[in-house]
Amino acid sequence: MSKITFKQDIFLAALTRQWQAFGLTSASDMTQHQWWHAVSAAVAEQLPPQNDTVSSKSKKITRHVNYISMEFLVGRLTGNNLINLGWYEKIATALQPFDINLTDLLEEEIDPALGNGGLGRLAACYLDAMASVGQPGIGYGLNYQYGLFRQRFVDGKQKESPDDWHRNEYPWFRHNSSLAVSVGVGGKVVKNEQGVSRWEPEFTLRGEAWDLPVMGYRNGITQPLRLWEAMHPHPFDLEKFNDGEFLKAEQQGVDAAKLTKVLYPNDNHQAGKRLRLMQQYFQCACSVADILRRHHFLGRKISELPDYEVIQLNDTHPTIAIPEMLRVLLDEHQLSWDDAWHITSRTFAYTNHTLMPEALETWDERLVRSLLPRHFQIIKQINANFKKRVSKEWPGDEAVWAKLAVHHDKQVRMANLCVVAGFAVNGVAALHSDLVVKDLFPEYHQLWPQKFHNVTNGITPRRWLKQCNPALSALIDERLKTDGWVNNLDLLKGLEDGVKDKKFCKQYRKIKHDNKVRLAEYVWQRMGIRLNPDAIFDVQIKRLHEYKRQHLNLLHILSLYRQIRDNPKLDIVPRVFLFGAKAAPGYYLAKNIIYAINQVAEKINNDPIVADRIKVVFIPDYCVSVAELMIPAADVSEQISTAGKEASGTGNMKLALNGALTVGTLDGANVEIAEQVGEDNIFIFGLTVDEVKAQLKKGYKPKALVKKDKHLKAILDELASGFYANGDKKAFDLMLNSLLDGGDPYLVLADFAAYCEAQKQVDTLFRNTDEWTRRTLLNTARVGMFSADRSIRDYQQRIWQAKR
Ligand code: 26W
Repeated sequence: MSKITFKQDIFLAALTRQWQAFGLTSASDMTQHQWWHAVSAAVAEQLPPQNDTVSSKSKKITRHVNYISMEFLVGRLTGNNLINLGWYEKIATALQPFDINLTDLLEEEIDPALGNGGLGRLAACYLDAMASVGQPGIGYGLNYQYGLFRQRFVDGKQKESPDDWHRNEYPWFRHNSSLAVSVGVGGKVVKNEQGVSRWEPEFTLRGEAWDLPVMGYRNGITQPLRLWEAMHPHPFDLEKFNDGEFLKAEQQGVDAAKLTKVLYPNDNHQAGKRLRLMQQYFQCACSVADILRRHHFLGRKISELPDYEVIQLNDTHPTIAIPEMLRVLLDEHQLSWDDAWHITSRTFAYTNHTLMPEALETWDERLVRSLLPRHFQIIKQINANFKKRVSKEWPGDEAVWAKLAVHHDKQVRMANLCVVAGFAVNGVAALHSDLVVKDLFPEYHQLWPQKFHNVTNGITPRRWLKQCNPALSALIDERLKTDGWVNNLDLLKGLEDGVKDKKFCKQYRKIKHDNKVRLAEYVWQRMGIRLNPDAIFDVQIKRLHEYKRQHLNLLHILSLYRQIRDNPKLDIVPRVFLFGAKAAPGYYLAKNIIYAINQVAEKINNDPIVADRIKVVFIPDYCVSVAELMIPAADVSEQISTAGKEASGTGNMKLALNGALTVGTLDGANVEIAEQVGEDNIFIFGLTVDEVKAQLKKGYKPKALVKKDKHLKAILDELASGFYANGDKKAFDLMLNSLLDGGDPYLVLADFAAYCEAQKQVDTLFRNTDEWTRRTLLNTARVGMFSADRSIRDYQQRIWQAKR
C-alpha cells in the first residue's frame, strides 16, 4: 500500500469546520485544548476507512490476527499517528501561521490509560508492530469510561481519583453502529425435541463498536483497535420501555452502564468479582461475533475459520472466548461437538504473562453457572473429554488430574482451559517460557510438547525512540545516513563504531544531558524539587509490587544516607533516585512502600548534611506520557525483581534503547538483554532463579541475616523508629513485617548486599565519563532485537503462520 498523502487545503478546511462546530468565529478563539482537538479531528477525518475485511493478495493465506486483551495502554495518539503517517512536520508547518506550536499542543491530550501496566502496553506495541510489518490484525478490547485511576500523594500517601479521559469527545474514535452486537447473560439452558441444548438468556446487552486507528509506520496501513462499549438494548424503543424491558437488565443484576465503566486496577492479583467476569464475557462475545461476521462476509466456510483467523488471548483474561466460540458453533451453527472442537482448538493461542499463583484466574462455578449456564456445560464437556486423555496417560493418578483439570474443586481454571483448548501457549521471555514449561505446566508439556513456545517481548521503536527521544533519533539518522532503523531496529548495530568517534560520543552524551534538563524542568514545575542534571538519574518505573522490589531500591538509598551521616565528607557521585509507580488501591503493602519512599524522600531532600548528593523523587501519576519523559533522561535502569518473578519486563528494553545502563537480576528479559549488550555493559547482581529456589527450600531466615549485618540492621531499626514518620513507629509496619516476621518472601534482604555492591560499581563507572558513554552507546546499538517488529515476526513464524 502507498502512503496516505497529506493535503493542506483539505486539512485547513477541516480545521475551519472544527472551530465552527465549537461555535467560535475564528481559529484564534480556540483554547489550546480545542486546538488539540481540532487538529486531531481534522487529521482523523482524512484517514481512509479502516478496512478490516481486506484479504491478502498473495497466494499463501495469511491468517488474520485477532488480539483480544482486557487492556490496551495506547498512550497519547495524536503525536504517534502523525509520526506514523509521516505528517508531523507538515502539520507543524501548517500551524505556524496560527502561531501554534505542535509539540506543545500534543501535551493537551489526556492519555487513554486503558491498562494497568506491562501487559496492556505490550498489546499497544504489538498493534503498532502488526500494522508496521504488514501483519493483518485487529485489537479487541473494552471502551472503559474511566481508565486506570489518577494518583496523587497526600502527606506521602497514595490517593486515587477517577480517571475520566473524556472518551465521548475523543477525536480518534470512529463509531460504527452497524457492528453492534447483542450479548445474552444469565437465564437457563433448554433442550428442544431433538435433544439439542439452547441457551435462553435472561436479558441482553448491546455492544457498540468504537474503533481507534492503528497506523503502520509510513506504509499506508491502518488497522482498527475495536473497543466495545456496553449499552442497554434499544434504549429508545418506547414500546419496550413501557413494558419495563428497559429497566429489566438492571433489575436482574446487570447494569450495562456499569459494565464498561472501569478498568479493574489490579495486576498480578485476581479478585474473582462478578462484574469482572461479566466484562470478560461481554468483550469476548462481542469479539467472537465480530470475527465470525467478518469471516462470513468474506464468503468463507465456517470449517475454514482456523485457516484464516487466529485468536490470540492476552493472558487468561479473555479465555471465556473459547467456550463462547464453541457455543456459537454448536448451538447457532449446529455443528457436532467434534467439528466445533476441531475448529476452536486450531484457532486459539494463549500468551502467559505471569507465574504468580495469585494472578492465575479461577472462577467459582456458581458464578459461571449463574451468568453463563450454557458455557458452564461446555466447560464441563471439555473437562470430561480431557479427563479421558489424562487417564490414558496417567491411569489412576488422581494427583495429576487434580492439577490438570479445567474444572475442579468447584473452580473453573482459565489457564488450564487455554492450554487444553488452544493450539499454542507462549511465555514472554526465554527464561519465563522455560519456567512455564518446567514449573507451571510440566505435565501439559509432556502431553503436547509442540504447543509450547517462547516469544520474547518487544517494544515499538516508533514510540519508544523516535517519538520520545527526537534528538537521539535525529542523531542516529545522521550517523547511519538513514532512518531505516525505525522499522529495522537491527540497523542500530551500525552505531557501534561510534564509540571511537569522540565528536559523536559527545553529541550522544549531550542529548542525554538535555533530556535530563527537560525532565528536571518537569519535576520543578510539578513538584517544586530542583534536580541537578549532572547527577546520575537512577530510574525505577513499573507497577508497585513486592516482587519488583522498589523497597530494595529504598534500602540502598537509606544505606547511602546512613553512610553520609556517618561520614559527612563521603565522596559519592550525586544521584537522583526517580520512581514512578501506581499501587493497586487494595494492595496495602504496596501503598505502604510508596509511603515509605515518600517519607524518606522528604527527609533526605531537606537534610542539609546530604548537600544534594542524594535526591529522591516519586513522580506522581506515572503513565505512558510520563514514561516518555523519564526514559530518555535515565542513566540507570532499575530491573531488580526477585529472579523468576518478572515474566519479561519491557521497561528494561525501553531504558536500554535510550542509553541507560541496567542494574538487574537475572530475571525475565534482563537475561537476554545481558546477552545482547554484553556482560561488561550491564550490572547483573543477586540470586539466580535456582539460588532463589535453593534458599527457600533450605529455609531462608531474614532475621538471622539482619542480625549479622549491623548496617542493614541500623537501617531497618531506623525505619521502625518513627524517624521518617514524625515519630510514628508503626508507619512502615506492613513493609517491615513482610521483610522480617513475614519471612521476606521476595528475598529483598538476601539480595541487599549484592545490590549495594552493584550500585558501587555504577558510581565508579559514572566517574569515568568516556567509559560510561561508551557503554551506554553500546546498549543503544545492541538492543535491536527487542523491537516489537521482531516479536511479531516470531509470532508469525512460530504460532500464527506456522505450518499446521
Ligand atoms: C487478573 C488480574 C491481572 C491483571 C493483569 C493479573 C495479571 C495481569 C498481568 C499479567 C500483569 C502484567 O502486566 N504482566 C506483565 O506483562 C508484561 C508483558 O508481557 C511483562 O513484561 C511483565 O513482566 C509482566 O509482569
